[in-house]
Amino acid sequence: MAPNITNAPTGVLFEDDDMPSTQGMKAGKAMDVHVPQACDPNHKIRIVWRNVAIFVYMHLAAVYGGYLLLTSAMWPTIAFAIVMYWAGGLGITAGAHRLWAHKAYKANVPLRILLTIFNTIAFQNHVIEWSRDHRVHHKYTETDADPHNLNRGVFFAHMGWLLCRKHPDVINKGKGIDMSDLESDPILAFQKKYYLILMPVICFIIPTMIPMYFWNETFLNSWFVATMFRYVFTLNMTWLVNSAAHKWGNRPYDESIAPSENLAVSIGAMGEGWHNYHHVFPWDYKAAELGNYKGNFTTAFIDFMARIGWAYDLKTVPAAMVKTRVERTGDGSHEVWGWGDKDMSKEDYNMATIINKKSS
Ligand code: ST9
Ligand code: ZN
Ligand code: ZN
Repeated sequence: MAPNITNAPTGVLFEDDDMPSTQGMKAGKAMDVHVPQACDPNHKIRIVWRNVAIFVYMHLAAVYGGYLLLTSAMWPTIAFAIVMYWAGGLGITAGAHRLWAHKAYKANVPLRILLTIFNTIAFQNHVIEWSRDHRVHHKYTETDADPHNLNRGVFFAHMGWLLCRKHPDVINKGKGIDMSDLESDPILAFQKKYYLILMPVICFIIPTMIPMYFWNETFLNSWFVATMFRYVFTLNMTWLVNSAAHKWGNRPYDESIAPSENLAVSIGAMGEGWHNYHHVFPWDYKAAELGNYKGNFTTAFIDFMARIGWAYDLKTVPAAMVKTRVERTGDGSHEVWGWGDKDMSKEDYNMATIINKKSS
């Protein structure tokens, strides 16, 4: 079982949830290398056929949208679809994920309003529902209480979990998660209350109308490219974090858990594929160890917001704390810290040139 899993009722994922005195930093070497856990053999899958029909339509529409994108869409429509993917993506990564689910930083009212609008563009359920499922995912990763439990298969973790009723453990354990911080936020309460009006308007209607109104794009190109292709693409980039980045990649920070470091996912998911690190330190606003922006567009956005004073109280992990964890529980794939690192190969030791040697 992963070290961050407990059976006790849970609180909010506050930044100190992962401090040395609590989970994940217990003395001694980590548990076993990640092995899939058995799932509840008595659980009967109840497929929600309405969702299956909607998802099949959406994906066919997105494939057609991809074809139109390459063959007939106007350049401003393509540029607009990309901007909407960035905006919706940030509404998930900088908003629902790092700000609200993990409280990795704080944001002033204008930024919270902006991120709520961005979040609604992405239609991945309202922030309170998204964050509740995500907190349950972190607390009970790869168990039946994990909404997208990888041990039920890569397809289930990717999108299958949205096509059937939830395992009772998800709902029961989820009830123990404290959501009072988000429920008491008036902006999020507003989004939740009016979601069934806001979501269709902001995710589907306005993005379809803008290209038609401002640069005379056809309805077909607007609907299938700017709306369906963009929406389904953003969904799949998000879902890859639950499937691919829980399955493929190195585990330099903790080899006993499934989440992995996955560069390809990081690029598509705006910096959210550094998932082994993220599950070990979920309260780091960078959701990654390294500070560069190459595979982490979201960190660049939050840093910019911090520079103009809209984001503040950014939490991050000191290098020494990362180092200790890597040495204790990592799989050895972390880059070496320097001369003498336990992961430095014998070959490197022997082949290195040492100049100006002190004569003994
Ligand atoms: C979508 C979400 O796509 C994607 C999330 C991905 C997360 C990724 C995280 C990775 C890290 C971040 C990376 C970001 C990268 C972004 C990159 C961007 C470029 N605890 O739900 P119901 C209660 S959404 C406590 O109906 P069923 C619930 O309150 C896509 N309670 O369960 C309710 O109670 P009450 C669009 C819980 O019937 C009752 O249980 N949306 C919990 O099993 C029933 O709830 C859709 O497609 C919990 N965890 O149905 C909608 N959960 O009645 C799809 C539930 O009292 N969803 N409860 O109110 C559905 O249709 C249904 O939820 C269902 C399950 C069929 C899946
Ligand atoms: Zn995860
Ligand atoms: Zn997370």
